[in-house]
Amino acid sequence: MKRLIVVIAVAAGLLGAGFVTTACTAEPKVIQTQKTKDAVIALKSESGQWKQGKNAFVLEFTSPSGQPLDAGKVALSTSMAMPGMAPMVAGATLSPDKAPGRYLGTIDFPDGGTRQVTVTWDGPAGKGSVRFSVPVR
Ligand SMILES: [Cu+2]
Repeated sequence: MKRLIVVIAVAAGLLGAGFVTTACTAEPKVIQTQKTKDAVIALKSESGQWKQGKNAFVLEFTSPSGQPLDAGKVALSTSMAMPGMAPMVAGATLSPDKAPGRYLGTIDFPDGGTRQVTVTWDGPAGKGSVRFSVPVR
C-alpha cells in the first residue's frame, strides 16, 4: 500500500511537471510586427492580443536578415487619446530574457481602446524607435 502511494505521488508529480513545461513552451502569437531600416520588432503574447487589465507580452528584436539583435536598453510606452481629457498613458515593465534580443514585459490597461505604442531602444546595434497602434479589447 505504501509503495502504491509513492507511485501515485511520483506520477502526479510528473503530470504536474508536464503541465508546467507545456505552459512555458507555448509559442506566443504575434500582436504586431514593425520594421525599420535596422531592425524588425515583434510584439507577441500568448493570446495574440492585448486586453483590459494586466497583460504579459514578449518583445523581440531581430536584424533585417533575421538574426537576434541585442537592442540594449528598451522601453515601451502607450498612449490613448481621450475626448475632452488628457491622454491616458501607460508604460510597460520590461526585462531582458535569456535569449538575445528578447524582452519580457507586463503592462496594465484600465480600459479598452486603441493605444498608440512607442518602442525605443539604445544598444550595441544602435538606437531607434517605432510607433504603431494596438487595440486593447
Ligand atoms: Cu482610455
